Amino acid sequence: MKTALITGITGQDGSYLAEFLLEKGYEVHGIKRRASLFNTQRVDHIYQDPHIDNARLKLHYGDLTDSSNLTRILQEVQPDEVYNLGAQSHVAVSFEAPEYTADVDGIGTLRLLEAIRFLGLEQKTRFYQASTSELYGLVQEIPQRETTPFWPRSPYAVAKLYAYWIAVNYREAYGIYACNGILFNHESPRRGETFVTRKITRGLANIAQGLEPCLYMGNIDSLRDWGHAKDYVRMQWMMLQQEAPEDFVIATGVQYSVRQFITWSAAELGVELSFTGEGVEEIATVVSVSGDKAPAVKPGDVIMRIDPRYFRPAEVETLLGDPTKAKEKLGWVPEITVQEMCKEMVSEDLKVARRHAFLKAHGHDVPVSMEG
Ligand code: NDP
Ligand code: GDR
Repeated sequence: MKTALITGITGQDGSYLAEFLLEKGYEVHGIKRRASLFNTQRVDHIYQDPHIDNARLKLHYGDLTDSSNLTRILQEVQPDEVYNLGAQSHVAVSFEAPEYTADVDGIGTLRLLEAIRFLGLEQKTRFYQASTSELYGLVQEIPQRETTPFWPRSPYAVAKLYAYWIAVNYREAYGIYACNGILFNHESPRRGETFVTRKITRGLANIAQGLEPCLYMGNIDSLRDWGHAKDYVRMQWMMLQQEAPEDFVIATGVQYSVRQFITWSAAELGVELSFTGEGVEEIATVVSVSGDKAPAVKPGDVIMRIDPRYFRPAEVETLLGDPTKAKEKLGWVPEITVQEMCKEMVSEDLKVARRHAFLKAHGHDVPVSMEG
């Protein structure tokens, strides 16, 4: 039985990857952070009671800022594969907390690689680094591929640039099997609520059910190449099964605007929108409503406005990946389209919004927040 260690197991990708590896028969270890509230919601459904024999999912307290903790966990687990998915992963937040982001996302990667070396696991342990399309930032070539020069545009991307190169360096210097997956945006119903797709699907579902009046957005002209997290974690595993370590771009090869994603999400709720005005004055007004998913919305309602608070000090305006290498070398093709993903996300968020609307109608408080 192979053993894997996942940092960031409580996040979107970590949860899908853990499911995937358990299905493949792995023993899966994950690092979770100590928090004052439970933070394992995304993996609770695969939780296995550690008191039973042969439990194959084990969680360890830890943090990417703590070398001794990482070294101890690696020594205990002796993993065949390490997936470094843990990160302060929000680009806008990285402008607010640049030093912490550098520590976790950049130096955290070094800490793990050094622990592998310190423990003499160079020949045993394969290492996956969660690199990102944000490395391309101010894009130098369209579409972006493995050879496209990087130009990071945020403290997050700069930290990830360090992580990318330190993984390459430890591969070259010490022969560690280390791979960078340069993943373009990928989403799912488990996406954090403050990333743009989830903010939209959750926000519009809440508006449809009368829980919130309006969605406040940043730069809706931004173009992204969105895929589904389930497709992307499969590829993370595939990368570590090759004979020799290599870096791969993982993307769909198609891009859409944030505005388009809003339009699709509204349409899933039976709401047709019209966008008028320019820049910070742009609004989305309801043109028509059909079906029973949006009882709280009527034609003429303004349900999206721009709030400059969500603009970033430096923006990545456009990202479009070229996944040819992954297709040709690994036979990977994404199976879920962005439209199918949007439908799934709206459907899941609508279930929650309906439950909350029911509770509210019966006098209970419900948590709604669209910050992001
Ligand atoms: P999430 O934000 O959903 O998950 C991040 C995970 O990292 C969470 O488990 C979080 O723990 C954990 N974490 C945060 N800080 C620390 C820390 N100091 N020490 C240990 N763990 C920590 O991200 P995703 O699942 O979406 O992304 C996974 C990885 O892939 C990240 O590295 C991200 O930067 C990268 N990436 C993501 C892309 C995407 O589109 N999703 C695209 C390209 C790269 P907690 O739950 O406690 O907050
Ligand atoms: P991104 O994802 O920055 O690409 O990083 P995010 O969903 O946050 O933003 C995508 C684009 O949408 C624009 N935008 C808004 N974004 C947010 N969060 N909230 C808003 O209200 C809003 N309005 C417009 C953004 O400006 C941006 O252009 C994600 C993360 O998962 C990273 O960890 C990962 O590395 C990259 O994807 C690839």
